[in-house]
Amino acid sequence: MSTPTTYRFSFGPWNISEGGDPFGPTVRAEYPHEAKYALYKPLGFDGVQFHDDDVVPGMDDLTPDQISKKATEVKAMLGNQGLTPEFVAPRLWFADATVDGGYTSNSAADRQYAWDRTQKCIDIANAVGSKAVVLWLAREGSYIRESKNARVAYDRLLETINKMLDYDKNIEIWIEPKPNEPTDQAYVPTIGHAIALAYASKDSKRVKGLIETAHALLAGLDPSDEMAFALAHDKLGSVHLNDQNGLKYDQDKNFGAANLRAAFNQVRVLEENGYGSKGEFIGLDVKAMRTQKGSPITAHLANSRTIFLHLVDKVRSYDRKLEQQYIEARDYEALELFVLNHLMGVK
Ligand code: XUL
Ligand code: MN
Repeated sequence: MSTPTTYRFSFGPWNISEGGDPFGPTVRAEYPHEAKYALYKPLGFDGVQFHDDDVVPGMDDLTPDQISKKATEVKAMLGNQGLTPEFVAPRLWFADATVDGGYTSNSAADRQYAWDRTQKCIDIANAVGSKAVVLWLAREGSYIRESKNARVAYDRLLETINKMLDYDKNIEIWIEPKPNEPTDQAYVPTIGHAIALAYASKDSKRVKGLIETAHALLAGLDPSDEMAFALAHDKLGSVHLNDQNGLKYDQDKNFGAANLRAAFNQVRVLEENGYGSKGEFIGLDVKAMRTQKGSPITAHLANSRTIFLHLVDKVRSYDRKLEQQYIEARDYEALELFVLNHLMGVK
């Protein structure tokens, strides 16, 4: 038997938030962004996920030299804490220039902004020591179907990916699919779309996916099957484990909080395929409840990590022989009861 994987965990500084939502203001004191790095190791996390302006705040108004200086400072801060920058993602949904999307905007000037920002993001990834850039294609999509030509949009996305691969010969691109929110219909809604773009690109080995549990559920899909598809193509760059209570807004609940069995199956597919053995992180993208008091709030991160580790135990102690017997007998009723009993600790 091969040695079981020892998992490394990551989260992004945005996961320690002040609790503001579209219906109400912040409810917790702001915790200084850079003080967050000291929280990682004690919580059992080794990796930091970044947006480009998490590394370099206000980057749109800075010169290339200023950007590089700031990113180098952050690299040193991470080094001091023994942390790895997992990825950097261009935040292409905040600026005035991205109201209609970035790479697929109907405005040529806005598309140019998106490309300039993407180059800066890759520069920041290099300066901070990250090997990957994540594309969550937030506003690439439409609010009304007739406002954009989807065929042209997909051409523009592929063109951008190819330009990124040319701009940097080493960086990996991990596409994080999501079917909606903030747009009504997003382009690249599933991992299948992301992987098709990867294969169509000029260096398909460097284009992969990042699967978020909640995003797969919002697309009406089983997250563990989405992960299996990416793993079968050796294209699971990372994961954003969390949970989602049905087809609602993107909830980013704690891992396993809405559907423990689905969480078990995600851990199972990762374990069975040796995910993590090449240094891949167990990334979390979880939001603290707005009712939670204090600053900084970290229980949601610690709890999601603990649930993941308990589920690793559940996967490792799952009786595969018995499972096989039920499969061979095609007694799926017995198999289901066996799985549920195993999760509930019923002997
Ligand atoms: C949005 C989302 C993002 C990405 C990174 O739903 O998940 O936080 O993970 O840009
Ligand atoms: Mn995410």
